[in-house]
Amino acid sequence: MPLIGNTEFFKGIGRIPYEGKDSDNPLAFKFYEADRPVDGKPMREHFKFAVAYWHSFCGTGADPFGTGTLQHPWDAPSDPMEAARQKADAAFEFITKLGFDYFCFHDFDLVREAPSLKESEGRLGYMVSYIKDKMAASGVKLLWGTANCFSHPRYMNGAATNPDFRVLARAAAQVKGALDATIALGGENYVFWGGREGYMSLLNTNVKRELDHLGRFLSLARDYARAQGFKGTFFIEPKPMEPMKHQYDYDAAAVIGFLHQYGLEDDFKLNLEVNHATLAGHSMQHEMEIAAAHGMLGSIDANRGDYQNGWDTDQFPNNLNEVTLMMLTLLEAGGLKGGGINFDAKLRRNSTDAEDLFLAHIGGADTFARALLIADRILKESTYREFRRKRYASFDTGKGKEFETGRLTFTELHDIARQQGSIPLTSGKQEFLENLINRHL
Ligand code: XUL
Ligand code: CO
Repeated sequence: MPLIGNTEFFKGIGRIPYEGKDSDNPLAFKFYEADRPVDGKPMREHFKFAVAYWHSFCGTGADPFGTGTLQHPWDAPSDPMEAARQKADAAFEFITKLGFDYFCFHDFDLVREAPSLKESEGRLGYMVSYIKDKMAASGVKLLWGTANCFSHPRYMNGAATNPDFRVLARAAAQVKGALDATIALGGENYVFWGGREGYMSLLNTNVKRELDHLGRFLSLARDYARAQGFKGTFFIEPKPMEPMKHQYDYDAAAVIGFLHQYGLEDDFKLNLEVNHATLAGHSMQHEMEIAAAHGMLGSIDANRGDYQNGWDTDQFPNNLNEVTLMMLTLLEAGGLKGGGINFDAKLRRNSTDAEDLFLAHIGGADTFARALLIADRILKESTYREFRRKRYASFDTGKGKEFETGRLTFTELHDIARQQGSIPLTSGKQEFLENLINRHL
């Protein structure tokens, strides 16, 4: 008989309570108080915290130098369906105990891929109905689904940008299955991370054709999902490199340009990830500002990189300064458009206790909650907002306003310059603002 839902995987750990900042209990939230209102809505709605199925329940701690250090009991069964059911049981036990409202998955996080497409689709279909029951019983929702079109060797030269049409068609079949699964589970969004959509070498790559193929592929996927009644938002997740030397979805600015080029800007927004931003040589706040400026700040994959090395370490967030700056942008942008905060982060290889997964998520949620409270105070109680507004005051009235609203010609700008005399230097007050942020941390 298969085990259905009657094994407790995280024994000895109950529902994680909020106990406030003076609590010594490591298994309690110190700042994340789900129902506490901040700027007019509860924390849980600001964040829509999600657990990432792949890192939390599929990750084994393996790295290029060694095999896994985490032996998940749910991976033990050799029968793929039994293993998948147990993994789902463990996942929903974990998410429920943590008190998060959402999860995110790739198709073959849910169940091992089968040798044939047909059998893989059958496995996925079964797991979708299994998980649907778990969602109904727990109230946990799906923030987004996606397809893993980068792990299998067939995708070594890309999926939608593969030079071999047969691989592109195979990727389309997989994305169709992941879209069907996302729709069946009431997913609020769907993500495309172009894992290998890029190149290893320009010597063998036709960039123009690959970009055109990607644009068409995404249009077809959108049209299919819309025809199936999907009302949610599609997200592209930028990343500059790794696994490819160069990925087309390099950063927010590159993706926004791409979406406009291929007519996708009305259906797609961005899912920004902290460690991807830093790999691109940006801060996460920069990426969020660029997305927000175009109305495309959709969702966030929360993690952090390491200042001392240059790859995607996917550590859990704990940098209060970094996240506070992110929350300033988030609040000023009026929140995320459809998405939430997905902890796309993994335990360190030597974090091997069952409770470590809880501690990591508690720390991440507390960092965001604390940062949100600080950012809210900065915006409401300090001169930060006013200072930023006043810096542009010369465009609020008179000729500046005429320029902004398109009522001045280039020749008129020349005439104004001739008449206005010398211009006094105006300080940017960067150090003042940095001190202001620090005072509130
Ligand atoms: C990879 C990454 C992915 C995407 C989903 O760096 O972030 O996990 O979030 O495919
Ligand atoms: Co991600």
